[in-house]
Amino acid sequence: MVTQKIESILSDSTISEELKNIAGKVYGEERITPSEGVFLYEKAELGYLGSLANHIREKKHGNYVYFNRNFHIEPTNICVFDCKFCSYSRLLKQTEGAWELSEEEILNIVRTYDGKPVTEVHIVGGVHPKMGLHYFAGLIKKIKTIRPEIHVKAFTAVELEYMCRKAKVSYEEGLHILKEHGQDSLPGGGAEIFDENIRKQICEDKCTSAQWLEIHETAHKLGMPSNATMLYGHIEKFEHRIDHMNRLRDLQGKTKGFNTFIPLKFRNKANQMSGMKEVDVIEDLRNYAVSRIYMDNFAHLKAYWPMIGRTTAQLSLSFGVDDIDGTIDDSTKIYTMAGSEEQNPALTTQQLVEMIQQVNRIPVERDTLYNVITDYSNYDFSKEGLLA
Ligand code: V47
Ligand code: SF4
Repeated sequence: MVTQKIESILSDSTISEELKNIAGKVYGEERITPSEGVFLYEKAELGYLGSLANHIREKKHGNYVYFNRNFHIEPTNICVFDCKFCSYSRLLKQTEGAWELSEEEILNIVRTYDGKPVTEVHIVGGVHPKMGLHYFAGLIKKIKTIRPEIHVKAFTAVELEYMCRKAKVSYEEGLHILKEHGQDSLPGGGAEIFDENIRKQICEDKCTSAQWLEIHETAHKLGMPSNATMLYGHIEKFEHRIDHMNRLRDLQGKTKGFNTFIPLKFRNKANQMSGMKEVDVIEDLRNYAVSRIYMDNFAHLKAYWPMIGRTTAQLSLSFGVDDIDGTIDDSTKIYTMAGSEEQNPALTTQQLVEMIQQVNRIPVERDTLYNVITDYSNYDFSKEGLLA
């Protein structure tokens, strides 16, 4: 997709002075303010936002699009919390639709990847009152015994806050124990929207915004990088999205520990907020673009394809996104249960590569920390039989 070059915006007489000023800042690599961020959401049209976001994305990453080979483990969907947007969790007393994997079942999932070139396992789930810090530390150690080189990205700040509280340890002690047992990084979930008033309405009983930020700051201090998400398209206003991103941008300025920012679109199937309409694809693309423009100190912006579907993921690559997560291998249920387009999210590496090439970008397989594993610029497919 071709968006207008940012230089032509600067000299376009039909574009307002305010929008030209913001384009000038982006061109000069100057940070935009919170009120400019809200202004972009309110006033800027899709083409303009795409031009700015694509300019930044190509300056940072050229034509590259990153993906990895990963699978998810969701140990349980039983959860002590009651987030209004969640379609996935079940309370301890509910049996229908609930699951709880035994340790052996989890380790067997890891064993099914023997000989397959996956580099990351992503472990998140409901907050089960009986699965605590020491259980999970032991589990990670066993996973690393089976698969020593795999990167373990595990537990949202919500899970970690509960584990540490129950084990009566500080966040620093808890994270240190998990790290010693083999946990490498943290995923970005549980952030939702940091504004305290919105949070109270959609997920009152789980970790606070301050706790989420403190846990990630502590992880970064211990040398465990992390991701950050934002759940958008529900009751929040544009100012709340900017406030959310601003708190993350400030923390990143302090620690430099975030790898990637992942906006997550609210899906409305089978949850307590099902009465709300979902936002449309235009809003998804506008949101990716504003995120890319605002989050100047985040290296990467990820579109999580199992949630938005393959086509929107492809489009997002012209609106600031440089990463589309991984092969997934049909191993997550969070979005399937919330009504996403992808009912069995799994792509072979070859399919991911072709999806990226179809929009004239260069696929790059990365590891969790964005080290390049394979650059597909001049890749000779005929030499390999392993593109499964
Ligand atoms: O925190 C739950 C979201 C998140 C719904 O770090 C929903 O690489 C939309 O964080 N509609 C968990 N979203 C998943 C997550 C994640 C996913 C992929 C990659 C990474 C990463 C992290 O899922 C929750 C919540 O924000 N979520 N229900 C729903 N109905
Ligand atoms: Fe539990 Fe997470 Fe669902 Fe909230 S989003 S109810 S913490 S599983």
